[in-house]
Amino acid sequence: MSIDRRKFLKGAVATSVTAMLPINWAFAQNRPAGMAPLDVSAVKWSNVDDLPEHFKVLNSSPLNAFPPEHLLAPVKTPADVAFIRWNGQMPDFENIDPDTWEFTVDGESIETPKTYTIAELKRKFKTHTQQLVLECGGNSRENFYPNAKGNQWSNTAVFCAEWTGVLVKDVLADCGVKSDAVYTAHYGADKHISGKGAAISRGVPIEAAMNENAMIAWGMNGEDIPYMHGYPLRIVFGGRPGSVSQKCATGMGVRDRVHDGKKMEAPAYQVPKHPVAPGEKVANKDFKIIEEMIVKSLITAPQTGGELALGKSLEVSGHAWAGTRDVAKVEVSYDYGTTWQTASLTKPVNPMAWQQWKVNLKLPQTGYYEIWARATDTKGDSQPMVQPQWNPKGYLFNGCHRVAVRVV
Ligand SMILES: Nc1nc2c(c(=O)[nH]1)N[C@H]1C(S)=C(S)[C@@H](COP(=O)(O)O)O[C@H]1N2
Ligand SMILES: [Mo]
Repeated sequence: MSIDRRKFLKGAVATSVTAMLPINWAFAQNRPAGMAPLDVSAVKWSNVDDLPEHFKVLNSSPLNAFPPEHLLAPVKTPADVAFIRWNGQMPDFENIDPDTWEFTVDGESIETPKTYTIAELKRKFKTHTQQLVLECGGNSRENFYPNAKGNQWSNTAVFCAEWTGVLVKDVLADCGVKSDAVYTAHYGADKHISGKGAAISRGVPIEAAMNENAMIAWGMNGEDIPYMHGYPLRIVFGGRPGSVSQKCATGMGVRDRVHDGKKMEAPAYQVPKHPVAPGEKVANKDFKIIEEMIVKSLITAPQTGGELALGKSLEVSGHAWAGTRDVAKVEVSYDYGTTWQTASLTKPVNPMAWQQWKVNLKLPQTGYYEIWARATDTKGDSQPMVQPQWNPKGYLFNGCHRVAVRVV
């Protein structure tokens, strides 16, 4: 879509957005043409034209968009910053009624299939609130060489919001899980881009569903889950590829085999079983499912292009996370990895939340610098400096994040 058309549409939707604001936006009709409202609630963005300019839109159908790195600085990612990823058509958000929305638990390995309304989930089970990192399996794909096909995500197809809901394990226990259970199956309301069949239906090994960090959530950052992030109910798994965190979730199955839903089949969300050379072709039978994300860090300050005066110290800060593990250490280098300085690092507020780090650097002379960050997890795995194992679909890129600054 041309810029002009986007701007025009933005002006046009702003009117309907006004109607959705919780408060009256006085004199909205008098604002200069094309001016986007600043106080719009991200909860009701329903298409690409509602997104603020800070998003880079990779596709509008399906909609895929990501923010600049520095906007991910807050510990809890605000809803108007979190990346947006749809595999197919978006649900008909306006016609979703949270009072009649149902979530069904079924599958070969469930003893008693049951259907719950959101009100029933709230009433029957204990409510939990926790921060969980949600990272697309293809985050940072643009960094692979040779380039891997797929959405060219920069480093921001990741966010850590605070989710409120019930635990998957409590709901599954209410229905009874048979001893032959192998895998979960996640179902949502959105359709494939063709309009036929599901857009995506993935799952996790049953053990992964039985821990404290697997949720069925109705709240994000203390509000309703925004349309773009899965209103009115979302399955959320910390530490695993974002694709298992089903938005607009209508149910969960417990299967007696590895789930065979849409995008479970190779090569979607899978990597080669054995190391391959960059660019090598891999047969579908030689892929395995990505179950967990891996150690990674993001520099949210300074931004690339920043300048500082010689003699001033430079505070470098960001987040680090490690799939289902904790991060044990973050180091920063300004000399291409020749020397590293250890950053201070917070503990996660709960498992599978990201951790914050910072360090003050004295850059020794004027000129151009690259700042690199490298996290190490509690099992000793750390980030490669060049690139991780290349794979045909470009998943799991966790090479060191780099930003560039100049000392003048
Ligand atoms: N219903 C539904 N859920 C979905 C998807 C989707 O297309 N439809 N995409 C998945 C993928 S691949 C990712 S990375 C995350 C993205 O979540 P976000 O849009 O809230 O960032 O949602 C997952 N859940
Ligand atoms: Mo994803």
